[in-house]
Amino acid sequence: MSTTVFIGLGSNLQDPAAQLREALAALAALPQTTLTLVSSLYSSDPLGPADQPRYVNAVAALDTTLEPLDLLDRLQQIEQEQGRVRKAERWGPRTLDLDILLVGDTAIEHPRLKVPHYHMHARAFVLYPLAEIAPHLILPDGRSLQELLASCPRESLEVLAPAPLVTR
Ligand code: PH2
Ligand code: MG
Ligand code: MG
Repeated sequence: MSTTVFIGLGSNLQDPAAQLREALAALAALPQTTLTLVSSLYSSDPLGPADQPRYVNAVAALDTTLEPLDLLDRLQQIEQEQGRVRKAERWGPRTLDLDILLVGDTAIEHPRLKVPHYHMHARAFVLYPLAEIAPHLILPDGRSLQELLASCPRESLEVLAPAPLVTR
């Protein structure tokens, strides 16, 4: 049985929109996985340290039979392949960030993986792209995405480009 997984993509270094397109192609090429939906690309001011470029963000939906920790390993491998350098600075700049936001309607509490992704409930750069591809979503705790959006101002979030075409 496959599970629908939502992935948050983000980049603010080395042509962020191109980083996201490359990452989407890598997601589409994962084994046991179909990339089903991709939001528009959005740009927003950085959350965290202000002395870094604006981010480009998107959300994608996958249908997969990969186990969540196996998927996490593969996402981290894609981040590495696209030049991600892990630094001590929290919320610092990065070429590519791939976050597992939701895995079906389950919650996961594991030392390596917490689902729903922490803070996603209040981040415009996650909620608005997510709503574009899954407007009727209900989170594992019973809250609706629409309810979360109602208390999450868009602030600096802008649509940058339409949903990229991903060829498999
Ligand atoms: N990711 C961060 C830190 N700050 N700001 C925006 N706008 N978008 C992000 O994806 C983002 C951020 C660390 O994951
Ligand atoms: Mg992140
Ligand atoms: Mg991350």
